[in-house]
Amino acid sequence: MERCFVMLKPGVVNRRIVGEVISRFERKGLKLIGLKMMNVSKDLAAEHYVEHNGKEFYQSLIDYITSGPVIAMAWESAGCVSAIRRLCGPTKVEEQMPGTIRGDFCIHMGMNVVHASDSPESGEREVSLWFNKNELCNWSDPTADTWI
Ligand code: 3AN
Repeated sequence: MERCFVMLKPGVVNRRIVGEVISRFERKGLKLIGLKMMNVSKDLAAEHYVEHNGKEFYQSLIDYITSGPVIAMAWESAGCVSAIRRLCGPTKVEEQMPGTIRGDFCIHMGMNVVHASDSPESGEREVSLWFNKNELCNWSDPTADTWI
């Protein structure tokens, strides 16, 4: 089953909008299989954003997600990666529509509230990177596939 890693960045905790953002994913009907609040080490941040290493915004990205606690989540459902990406909204601020998470809660490309895996392959990699197997909860949800 397809999995997507989602991280709510430190500003979400700081602004007390964790519940509000998570509710967007729950309302859609996606299945939550992992959830934890954590401080991110420099090593984990570097491994997570390895594809951006060398870009001009790389260091600010690492500094931001290691500046305070994040909420790490694993979601599972057929088509969950594209569903979650649509709920989040695009990377560029000027393309973020009201009603999306980024469209409603951010005005800054670097501090854009949420990270979400960009493909099922990234979802697998990132869920494995951020969660131990025993932190993922396998629960029965026979209707999940019909909701998306
Ligand atoms: P997304 O998170 O929308 O998939 P990516 O993977 O291209 O976007 O970029 C990862 C993160 O890097 C973005 N969420 C954003 O915080 C930051 N970022 C990307 N491009 C820029 C940029 N040109 N300037 C500043 N930050 C950027």
